[in-house]
This record gives sequence, C-alpha cells and structure tokens, in this order.
Amino acid sequence: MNGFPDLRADFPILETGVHFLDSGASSQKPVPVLEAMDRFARTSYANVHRGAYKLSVAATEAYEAARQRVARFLNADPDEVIFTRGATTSLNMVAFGWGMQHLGPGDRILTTVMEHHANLVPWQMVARRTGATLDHVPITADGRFDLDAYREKLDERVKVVAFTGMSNALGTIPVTPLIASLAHEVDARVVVDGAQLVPHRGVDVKTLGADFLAFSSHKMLGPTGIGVLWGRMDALEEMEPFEGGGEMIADVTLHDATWAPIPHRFEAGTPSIIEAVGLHAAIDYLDSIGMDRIFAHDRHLTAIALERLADVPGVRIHGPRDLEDRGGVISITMDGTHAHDLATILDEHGVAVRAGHHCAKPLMRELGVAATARVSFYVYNTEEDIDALVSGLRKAGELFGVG
Ligand code: 7TS
Repeated sequence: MNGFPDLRADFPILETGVHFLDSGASSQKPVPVLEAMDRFARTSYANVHRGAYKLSVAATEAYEAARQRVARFLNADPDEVIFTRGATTSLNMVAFGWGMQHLGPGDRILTTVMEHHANLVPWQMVARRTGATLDHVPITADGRFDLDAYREKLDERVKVVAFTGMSNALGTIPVTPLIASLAHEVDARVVVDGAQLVPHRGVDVKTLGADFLAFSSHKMLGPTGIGVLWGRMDALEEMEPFEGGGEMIADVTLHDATWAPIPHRFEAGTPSIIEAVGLHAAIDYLDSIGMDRIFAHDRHLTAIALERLADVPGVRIHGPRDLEDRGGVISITMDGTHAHDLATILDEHGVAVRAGHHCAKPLMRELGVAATARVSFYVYNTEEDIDALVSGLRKAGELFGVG
C-alpha cells in the first residue's frame, strides 16, 4: 500500500511539490474543508444563538450540527462536546475550571515527563495556586509510559492524572484504558491530551476511559481557531466556567450570575462559527477515508521510515523503534549536527520537518538533547516523501562529514 495517492489532489498546497512531514504541528487542508467554510461564509453566516432572523437560525443550526458531528466521531453525547479555541484552551479549562475547585494542599497531580507544555504548564500554575503537588510519570528507556513507575506513584492523594494520548515528540501511545482504570481505582479524574491521538486514531470515549479529552481541529485537516473539550457529563458538572461573558449565563444581576446548561456554560462569547463548519467538513473527510485506515497508513509509513532511518549514518531515533503502541511521529538527531541545521538542509531538498524542543522541554532534558528533528505523517504522505527525507538526510550527513 502506498497511502491514498488519489486524495493528494484534494490538497492544493501539495502542488508546490513540498514533502510535508510536519502534520504533528498542523495539518494541511483539503478542498472540501476550504469549500465548506467558503460556502457557509458566503451564504449562511451570522452570529449564533442570538437572532430570530433566518440567517442566524441557519448559522446556529450549522454550528450545532458541527457539535453533533464531533459527538458522533467520538461516540459521545453532543452535550458533552464543548467548543474551545484549541487543545491548549481545553486543557487550561480543565486545569483551572476543575482543578481550582477540587485541588488543595496534600492533593497530588500526576502528569508525565513527555507532556507537551499545554498539558504541563497549566497544572504547574494550578498546583502553585491550590497548594497541590505535581509529580511526573517517567518514560522507559525506549520512550514509553512507565507503567510500573506509574503504579508506584499512584495513591489516594492523586486527584488527577493528566497525560498525552500520543506523544507529539516520540509518537508513543500510552495505553489509556489501563492507565485510566488504575486512576479510577483511587478516584482520580483522568485528563487525556488527545491533540495528536484524535487526528490519527479513531477514539471512542465510551471505551477510552478518560473523563476529559482535549484536541485541536487544525491537526485533523480542519481550520485553526477551534478545538474541543469533551468531558463525561458527571465530570463537566464538577467544573466551574473558566471564562464569563455572553452566551454562558442563565441570568445576570448587577452582583451575580447563574450559568446556562452545559455545554453553553463553557462557551463564553462569540465562538469560532466558520471554523466549526470547517471542522465538521474535516471530520466528514476523515471518516470517508476511515480512521482505521488512516492509523494503518501512518503506521505503514512509520515502519518503512524506522527501517530506512536506521541505515542512515549518524542518525539516532528517539522513542520507540518498533510499531508497538506508537503512531506516525519520529524524532531524530544526527551526530555532531544541530537539529535546526538538519531541518534547514532538508528544507533545501523540499522536505518540511520540524526542529526544536516541540514544546516538550522537560522531555528533551530526559533525552539529553537540546532539540530533535521531527518527522510526522498524515493521510497525504507517501513513500516518496520518505525517499526524499532519507536522501536529504544522506546529503546532510555528507555535508557535515558524518559517518
Ligand atoms: N498537546 C499536544 C500533544 C500537542 O502536540 C499540541 C500541539 C498541543 C497539545 C497544543 O495544541 P494547540 O493546537 O492548542 O497548539 N503540538 C504542536 C507541535 O507538536 N508542534 O507544534 C504544535
């Protein structure tokens, strides 16, 4: 299988000839998503939940249809789907909206050393404000969630376990149902950062085990400016609104306010309406391919890349080297070469990869590197992209005198 070559024509940006291997940062957008947003903006646009006039009703219906579509994608109840600005906002909403209510001195927050800063820094802030302590599950030598260490760290003082569904730097996929069920045994709430997981692997919230799940539209073929916080209704009911303003109230007096029902309680202000329509179209697009096929495709490319990268002189792979519990993200370094220089040379060969700490600085310290070059795959990538990557790396190696 060499990917889905037919759908490459749906992504206008690929006409530039770029070998785009940075979907972990943000994905490209297919024509059906661009057209859905354009059509909506031209024909049905107005603010939502406000006017009695036809356009506003149409816009509200489109916005709420997007919520239903997300719910169907996750096998969730639509009332449990909150639209946010993105995964970062979703995670802050849980940390501040839930954490500030339920954490105090003596309580423990458990994250991991491989978190994106979006699932670490908010917990640091909340720990500081509440007096709770923050602890981190380590990774094993091959970059996996260390289940043994996790079991040792887990006790009844742990009130929340927040971890990545798939590492944006290593590609590791922790076994969420197991981690969640252990957390639930001590009555901790489970927060899964699904920013990388949801775009690449079908997620069913009924079996995932999480209480909260955060993700962004822009990494799953949709537009920027919108994301989702899914929460189990009993968990959402424990959460205070993180932002106050229009749309989120039942009643307001000069000194007080009562909240609208969930999910509107958590959607203060004018939401990202056109973007919701785009996310709806993106999910339709992903489902038309099939999430199982997308995950298999990512893994197929990952298997080939892992094998071929191992043969390139001086290249080191950080994270799992086999396909067990991992997705299509590979971090590499080249001996004696800075990751940014590597990415610059690759760019000269038409290959776009990300270089840096990937907003996971504590993980970089664990790995003993300042930065890595990261390759990440999505539906439009093919084996030709890996050919270009490998030949670019070989050229870089020659240039830097490696091997
Ligand atoms: N969590 C993970 C695991 C991520 O990979 C990212 C973004 C976020 C949270 C934050 O998502 P946002 O949409 O709110 O920004 N990751 C990356 C990346 O790896 N390179 O650029 C952005």
